[in-house]
Amino acid sequence: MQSRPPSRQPESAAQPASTPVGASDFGLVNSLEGVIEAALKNLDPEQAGLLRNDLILRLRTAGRTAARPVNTPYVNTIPPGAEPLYPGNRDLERRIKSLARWNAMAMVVNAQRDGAEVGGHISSYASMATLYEVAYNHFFRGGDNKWPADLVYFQGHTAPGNYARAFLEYRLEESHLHNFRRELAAGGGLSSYPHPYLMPDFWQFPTVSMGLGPILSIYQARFVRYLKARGLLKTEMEPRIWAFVGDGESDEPETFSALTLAAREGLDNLTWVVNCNLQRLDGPVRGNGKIIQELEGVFRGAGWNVIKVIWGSQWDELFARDELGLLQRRMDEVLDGDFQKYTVAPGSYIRRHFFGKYTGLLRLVDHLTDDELTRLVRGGHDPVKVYAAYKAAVEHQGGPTAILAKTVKGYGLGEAGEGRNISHQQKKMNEKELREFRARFDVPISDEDIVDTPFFRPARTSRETRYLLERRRKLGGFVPKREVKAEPLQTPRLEAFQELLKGSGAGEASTTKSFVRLLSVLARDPNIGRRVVPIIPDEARTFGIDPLFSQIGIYSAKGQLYEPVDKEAGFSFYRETKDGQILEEGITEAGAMASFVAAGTAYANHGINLIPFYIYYSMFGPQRVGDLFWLAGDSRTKGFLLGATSGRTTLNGEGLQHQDGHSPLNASTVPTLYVYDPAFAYEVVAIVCDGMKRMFEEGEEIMYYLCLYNEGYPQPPMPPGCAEGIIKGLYKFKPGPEGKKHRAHILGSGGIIRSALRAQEILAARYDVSADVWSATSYKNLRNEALLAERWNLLHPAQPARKPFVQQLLENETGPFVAVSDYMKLVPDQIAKWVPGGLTTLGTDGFGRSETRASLRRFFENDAECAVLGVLHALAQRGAISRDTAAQAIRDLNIDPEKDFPKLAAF
Ligand SMILES: Cc1ncc(C[n+]2csc(CCOP(=O)(O)OP(=O)(O)O)c2C)c(N)n1
Ligand SMILES: [Mg+2]
Repeated sequence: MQSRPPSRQPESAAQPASTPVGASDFGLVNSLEGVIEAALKNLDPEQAGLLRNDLILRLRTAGRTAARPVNTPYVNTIPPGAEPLYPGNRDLERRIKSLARWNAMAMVVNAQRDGAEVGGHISSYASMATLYEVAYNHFFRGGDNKWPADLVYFQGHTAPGNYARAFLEYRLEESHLHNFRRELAAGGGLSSYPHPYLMPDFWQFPTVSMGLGPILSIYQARFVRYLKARGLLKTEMEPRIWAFVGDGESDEPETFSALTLAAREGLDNLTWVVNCNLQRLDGPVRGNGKIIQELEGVFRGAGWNVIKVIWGSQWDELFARDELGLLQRRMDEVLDGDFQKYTVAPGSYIRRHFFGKYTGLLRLVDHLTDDELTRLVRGGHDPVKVYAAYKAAVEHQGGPTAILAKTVKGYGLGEAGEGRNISHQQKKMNEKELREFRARFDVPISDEDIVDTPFFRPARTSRETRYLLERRRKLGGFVPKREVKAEPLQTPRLEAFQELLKGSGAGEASTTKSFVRLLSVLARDPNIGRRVVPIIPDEARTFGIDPLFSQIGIYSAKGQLYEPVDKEAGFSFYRETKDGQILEEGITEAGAMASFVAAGTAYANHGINLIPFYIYYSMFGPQRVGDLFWLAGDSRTKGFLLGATSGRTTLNGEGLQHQDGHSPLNASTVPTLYVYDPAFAYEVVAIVCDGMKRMFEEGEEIMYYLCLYNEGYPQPPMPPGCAEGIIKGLYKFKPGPEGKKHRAHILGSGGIIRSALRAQEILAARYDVSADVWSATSYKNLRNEALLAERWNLLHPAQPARKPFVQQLLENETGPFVAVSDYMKLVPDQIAKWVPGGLTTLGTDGFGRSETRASLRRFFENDAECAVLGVLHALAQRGAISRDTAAQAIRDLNIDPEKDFPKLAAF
């Protein structure tokens, strides 16, 4: 049956009864009933599906608009007769839930007090409490028994409810609850939202940036299958992945972006619970429509199993007596905006406006008082309905399940915010509201105490506590819990990559190609080869990684059911296998990042160290999915992010959208991310080896970002003694020649170091300048180290000052410093403050252009000639050479001072 378009009537009067339009109106009733009867009797679900498809096809062929099979009536998917018996003690569970509600509310109200005003959210959890409690008591598996713990993506704004639960479980104390959102208070506090970075023993998944929890959960569920297929997760029972999603959150593009992947991969280890409280922050999610119906269509269309939990048990009796289908009709036609209104309106209003639409419907509730009408709860607040849905979801095979649970935002807050548009922001409650809340949920707090909103927890020996602890014990312990149990790895040393360290001789290689070589060697490493997880969003051929396809295979749950078109192509043919190692994600940087996070946190969530290498088109890295970079840091992800085709002028031809001149800046914003811009293959090797050692041997929860370029040039052998400088961020790569009149220094990074090297030659040959060329592998590292030294000095004025590494390294050098980069000038400028005599910077601010490398470099002014000019200018400023020499050089070097330059916003 379809949800019909609403027929809006004047709100004042009850309408005369009318029978809904249906089969009987066309005299079809007998034959249609007959068909349905026969189908029910004789057909299995698959055959019934075929019959339905056939009917739709014939209607379409005959030119009739065929029904959309993606929607079902606005009613519970599981009929009352098919519900299992509730296995728990309803009374005790309700008391526990009520106390969780109270304590969650009290945390937020208290956090607002005493001028702290640190905020919090009451209403999201108030709508979610039953959805969580049924799972806590009956479904979420902990990791203390033999099976792996479920992985739960809790809705971020409901964190107070999870803390309140942990308090009742005696995992947290009152002092913690008092310090909700006061993390710097003595004794520590509780983070506002789920942040593994801030509460590394508790939270596993950051979810408060809406849309990211949902997409992460899908890739996590797929990652579990990947681990199993590769023999890395050896367990019969796999963890279930739960995601609690807001209905408003479904508008975020990430939320739905991977739905079809979940269905395609048959992820029946995944359950989403969408809390359809019909509201988001400002107002209704779909005031003029029906979010549950819309979501049902989306999920079903994407191939998910959908279970709607719309009405609580009290409605069952009404539906059972609804012989004319009027109740169903009314359900189908009422808009969410009106449903929201019914939650705040008195029973008389509901009677008149909801039931009063049809006289027959009005009669259906004759036996109920107005008060009773307001207590006809929604399905998401009824443990029986929720339990039935969860059980069906975990038993469902072949694909993921979405439970669409209808609830009331701010449930139980009464006038303080139940169902109101201000509900989301509600953080305060007056005494009257507190009393009502207490009465509604039977919270044993006295009249004198209530204004202080004290926390309340039953004694350890109480029935409530014993019950909930016993439930958790049976289910395998507490959830959420983050635990690092992974064994450290034995990672290779530099020597394993001799081939790359000795340089390319006369041959040429790009840093990208060199990295691919490194990856291929690494994949063969006897200790860690199998732990390498290459992740690629459809760019493997661009980067030259395709030979890995045949070496280690592309993961595919189905293997390869077709004959690949390029089977004869040798190494690079598209080889999909069930135990493939490469995660080839297709064109989804968000999805690939979700895989990166899943792999890079496996050490905590699956007890196994894996080494993810996510290689992508650098422009579509942090610029495209910066929030996921941030989330990766919060998640304590370990691994390597490789921005290939980087550099605004090195990626030639592609122009404005592709030429990346700023990712190191974006990446620099993530505190735990080390950002490197290596110039040579041996630097790549040194950085990756150091990173592997720190992350996977020593257990540091950090990440690495490397810029990789596609320009081929001769790769020099690794000079002795430079390893430390590479890691710290700066070392002298090539000193200038002896016997010149002037001294200078050029800092180069990435492939553009070659501008510095050519400038070095020109300066020596034509301008009597000996310029040292330095390789600046990480401005971010240099800056952070200097910032820490400065901070120490600030706080310890009476002690000998610490000198930043960069300053120590450069202070004894003579002559000016010039930096040349393929990134915005801000990248090298990060260290300008500590460079003796200041820093002249050449970089690539502005939108890119499609052009050759040479033209681009002149346009942006980071080619060798411009680097020469930079040095001469700096020398002239110091009075070492005359300004005329610099002016003459502009002519000699063929630089047009009036030439085009990228437009920059400026006064
Ligand atoms: C990416 C992002 N944008 C905006 C917000 C701010 N925000 C927090 S909660 C919220 C409304 C959530 O509504 P819904 O998803 O329906 O969840 P509910 O609280 O109703 O359960 C918004 C907009 C956010 N946390 N993340
Ligand atoms: Mg909502």
